[in-house]
Amino acid sequence: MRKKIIQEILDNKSKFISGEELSKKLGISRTAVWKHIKSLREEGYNIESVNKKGYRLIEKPDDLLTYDNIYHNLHTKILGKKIIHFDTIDSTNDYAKKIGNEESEGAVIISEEQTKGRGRLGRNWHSNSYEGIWMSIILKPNIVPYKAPFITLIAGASIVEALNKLGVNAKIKWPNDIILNEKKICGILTELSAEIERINHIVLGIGINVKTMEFSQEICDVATSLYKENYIVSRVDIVRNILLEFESLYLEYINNNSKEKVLDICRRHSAIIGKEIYTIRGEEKELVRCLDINEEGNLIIKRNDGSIKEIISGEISIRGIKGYV
Ligand code: BT5
Repeated sequence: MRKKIIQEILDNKSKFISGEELSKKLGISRTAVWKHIKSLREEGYNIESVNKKGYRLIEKPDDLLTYDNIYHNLHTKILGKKIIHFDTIDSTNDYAKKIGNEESEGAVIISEEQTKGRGRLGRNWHSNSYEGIWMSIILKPNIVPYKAPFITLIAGASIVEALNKLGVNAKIKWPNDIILNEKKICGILTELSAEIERINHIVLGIGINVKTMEFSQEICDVATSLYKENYIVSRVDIVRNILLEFESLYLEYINNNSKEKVLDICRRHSAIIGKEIYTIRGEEKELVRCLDINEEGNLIIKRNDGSIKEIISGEISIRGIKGYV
């Protein structure tokens, strides 16, 4: 009932809706409507009530990443139909992996804070309270496991598309970083639970720095946030846009094996194609020129001796010649 009331009030945008209308529409008494409004106010919804006019929503407790805030206007078919929200958790990816087999596809786990956020290869991911989007999506594609790494590229493409549509000119540093003004605002961690021929589930972890103004010494040279770069964007809008963009590209991939749109976005918004970069594998560091991303989603580079090489995601790290890109 609570959700229906929020929906009605949100649908009405800046117009008033009377207590009587609400009680008729929802089939509850006016006193019950009033009680729900009271508890919504206690949660931070700023709802105005004017005699003879009714109720009007002035402000919702933006920007908590709760289901109530996100599901409204979320035009997806499978993604985000269930959102599990935490104030704090060790890692949303770890939680998603625990529940991955039981949950349905598209369930999203979001936390306002992570105490043990993870990057690739056991690296640490800084996830301060309320400053970013720390979320994991459970996926159950009916594809063979070797096709799973492409999902990282689909995620990168959808994040960049979502941010671009919100006016943020972000770029992709193949395979799993999103870059803004030469620094990292987002990292993607795709984890697979599979048998030889079959995927049990995939956990797609996405971390985006939104409001952080100061980063710890460890990462201040490489990290930035949307707010720090003067993009004041709502976290709720970002999540909604990403889920929508991701779903459409993901379904095209798993249903039709279509990669074209993703590759096109990854190439057009690449932070590294056409540039000299360092590839780093353990202690080995090599200066190469980045040429393209091929049809498989692998990186094509040219070495100093003129030979061309294909790099598969996960093999290496990449750094720019001057800084992070
Ligand atoms: C990544 O790893 O970039 C993947 C990050 C995925 C985080 C999400 S948040 C939700 C979900 N739950 C999790 O536990 N994880 C996922 P990698 O490419 O290995 O980059 C890690 C490196 O990025 C670190 O070694 C730092 O140098 C840097 N780093 C750490 N925290 C950062 C931050 N908040 N912003 C920018 N860079 C950061």
